[in-house]
Amino acid sequence: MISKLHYITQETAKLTHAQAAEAACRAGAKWVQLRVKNQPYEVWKALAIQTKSICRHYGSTFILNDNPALAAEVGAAGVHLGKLDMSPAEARKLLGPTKIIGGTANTFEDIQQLVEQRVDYVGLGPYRFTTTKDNLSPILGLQGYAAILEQCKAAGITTPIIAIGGITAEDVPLLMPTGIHGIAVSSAITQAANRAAAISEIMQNLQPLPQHN
Ligand code: TZP
Ligand code: MG
Repeated sequence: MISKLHYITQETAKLTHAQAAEAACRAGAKWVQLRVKNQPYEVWKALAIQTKSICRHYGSTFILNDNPALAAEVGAAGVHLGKLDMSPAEARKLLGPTKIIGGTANTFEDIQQLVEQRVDYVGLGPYRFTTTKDNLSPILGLQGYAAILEQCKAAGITTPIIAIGGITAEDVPLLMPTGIHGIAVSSAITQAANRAAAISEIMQNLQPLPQHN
């Protein structure tokens, strides 16, 4: 089961990636993607081992960004692959049938390619500008999501689509009706004054509205 809220780690002046993961798990995050960039392999591996143990403690799913071999080595639940990483099909051979494999998409065509390779979920973005990621692809905005999710529906694509990029709790009620499965968030949780309150507001907004007859 793919979570509706993916927490993406970020390093801050006060927190390492692993400490950010800890803080998010303590605040209620049940899915953590360790997103380490530009670090020596040994540092990355050490952070992966720490984050895995934190996630195990809190009963959270631990996903590693970018590196299927390291994901296998540390026993992550899965891997998130960008367009320049190993292909999902190759990663599947390495990781076997039970691990979670997610992939990044910026367009409907990207989604089609990922779905053909049987990813477990797609991260679609960016929703809006964010400083968390360098070399950001063109902003999709609400209209972009609506159009792409409409294409997915017409093509019979049922793979969970996770929106990403500068998303806050207030965006969720607008994004959910486009047909996304959930959202991936870094800053709105890491930098929240009250992370537990931020997560609880997001989670509430992710729930479908009650149906009135
Ligand atoms: N990919 C597209 S936007 C983004 C990634 C990893 C950053 C998400 O972080 P934030 O802080 O929620 O914008
Ligand atoms: Mg990547």
